[in-house]
Amino acid sequence: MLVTETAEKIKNMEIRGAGRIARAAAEALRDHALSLDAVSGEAFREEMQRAADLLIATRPTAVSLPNAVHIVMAGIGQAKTGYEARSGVIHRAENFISSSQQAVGKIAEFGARHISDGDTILTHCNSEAALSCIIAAHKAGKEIEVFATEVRPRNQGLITIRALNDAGIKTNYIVDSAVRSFIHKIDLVIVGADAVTVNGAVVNKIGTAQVAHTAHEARVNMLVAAETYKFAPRTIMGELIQIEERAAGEVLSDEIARTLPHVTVRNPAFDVTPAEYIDLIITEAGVVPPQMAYVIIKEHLGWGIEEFHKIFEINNRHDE
Ligand code: RI2
Repeated sequence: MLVTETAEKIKNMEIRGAGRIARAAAEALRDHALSLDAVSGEAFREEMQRAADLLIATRPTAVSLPNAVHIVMAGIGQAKTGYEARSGVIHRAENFISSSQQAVGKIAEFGARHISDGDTILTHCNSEAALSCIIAAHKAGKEIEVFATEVRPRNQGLITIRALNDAGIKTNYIVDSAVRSFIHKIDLVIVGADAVTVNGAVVNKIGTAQVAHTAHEARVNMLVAAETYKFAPRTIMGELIQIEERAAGEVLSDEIARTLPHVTVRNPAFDVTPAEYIDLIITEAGVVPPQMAYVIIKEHLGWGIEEFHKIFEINNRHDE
């Protein structure tokens, strides 16, 4: 797929979910590198950088996107020729895509161990990583039941209930505001993440913080399923995660909005759940408390401070 096409699909959420966005960006960079056949090293670098910037600018919150782009672009590294840089990018993109898929498999395996026979689980939004844990527990023969929220305004809950239904898992579909009414039936909350900050806060679909607060009050464990590339190195440098605010039309039709001149629709797509409301984060590198986010960024992403600087530069370029 062309870079512009992938960028458009990520922007309009035809391709969505932090992991899928990251893989789609890696694929787009790989295909772009393949299409730049006979260019010089410098021209290749410039062309790839333009593509990387375009992809990163599509959605600002999921750090899986700049992280994936950074991992793939590092393939250009010290390459002296266009040919070397091109194979570096292609190799890294292929590697990222397969390791990302393997990571979800590991998370499923680790997460399923935290689900007991007879558990009722609540999930919010549509997370490949969170659903993989639930489906793995079901496949392991555990009798489980799920409550899935609707997820206004984009209704990603529909994708979730379809996946659960297809897996043959007993599922209850509820509106977002019904979480507190059913929390007494829930043994465990599992959600995904778009970003995990150095202080263990989790940025995820709007409403997650309310779910976490409700779970905390009811003493229900809150688990987050997140690949290590969803941890945000730039937060070590004090940068905050930007919360995407999407078009008002997703919440209220233009037709109705026109009749309400004094009303402003606000539509943030994500919110921040503080570390104290999260019990564990399930990563492919192990199940860790949120307080270990720094270790994951430092040791498992394996990036030194120079790398953080490079990422910081890329992100700043896209903010300008
Ligand atoms: P996986 C999604 O964002 C949701 O917030 C979901 O929880 C998160 O990405 C992680 O999803 P959006 O693209 O990577 O729906 O686990 O805005 O699939």
